[in-house]
Amino acid sequence: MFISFEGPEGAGKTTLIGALDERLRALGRATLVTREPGAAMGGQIRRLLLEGAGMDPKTELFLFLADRAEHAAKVLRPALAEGRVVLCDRHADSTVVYQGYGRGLDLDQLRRWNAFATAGLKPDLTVLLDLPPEIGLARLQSRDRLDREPLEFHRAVRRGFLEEARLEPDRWVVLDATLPKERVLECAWQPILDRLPRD
Ligand code: Z5A
Repeated sequence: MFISFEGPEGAGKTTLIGALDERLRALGRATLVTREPGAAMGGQIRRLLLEGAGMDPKTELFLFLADRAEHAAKVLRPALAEGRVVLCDRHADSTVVYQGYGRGLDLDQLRRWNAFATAGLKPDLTVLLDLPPEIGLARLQSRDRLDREPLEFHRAVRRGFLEEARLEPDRWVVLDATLPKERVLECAWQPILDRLPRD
């Protein structure tokens, strides 16, 4: 089962994934915790994207897609073939939202590029941690290149995530990420249990 976690920065994805991983392993499930960008190519593409200087939006797009293509082929597909529950911190929806709603690239073209990069792999469930960007950004200890975009960019990102969730309600679960961590965990757990394949 492939579960992706999406949301604005500082939404609590890493925190939630860690807690869900513990619960799943306590049930005896084999898991894989991974993320985009960064789990492929020794993190080199991640460093270019987040620590590098500004770049053309198309350059940024193709770096995210290159990272995803490698991740899908070398990490995600093998883990899913082993029957693992894959918990992935950001995936293709981040491209549609950040490079589309945020940077203004064409949404349908981004969907096609995503399908090409993943060879059609899609999450079974996507958990959106929704919160106002002001709250998420205030939670961060340090800011990378994308975090430093103006607030209007982050507002467009939030609207984009909510719109994508509205378009595909069977795949997305939207949670209020301003709730305390324990409450967010409880809200995420039931939809996962409901979809977990039997052993
Ligand atoms: N990006 C893109 O543009 N296109 C793409 O295709 C992809 C990504 C895949 C990756 O950043 C950047 O790349 C991201 C999107 C873009 N850019 N921006 N801006 P990243 O992977 O380095 O970071 P992130 O994904 O944005 O999130 P994060 O900073 O790692 O935050 P998080 O994982 O969602 O949150 P956290 O680390 O779990 O929690 C942050 C703090 O809040 C921490 O102190 C927690 O203890 C606290 N926290 C967590 N939950 C709560 C609750 N419920 N209440 C209060 N405090 C909480």
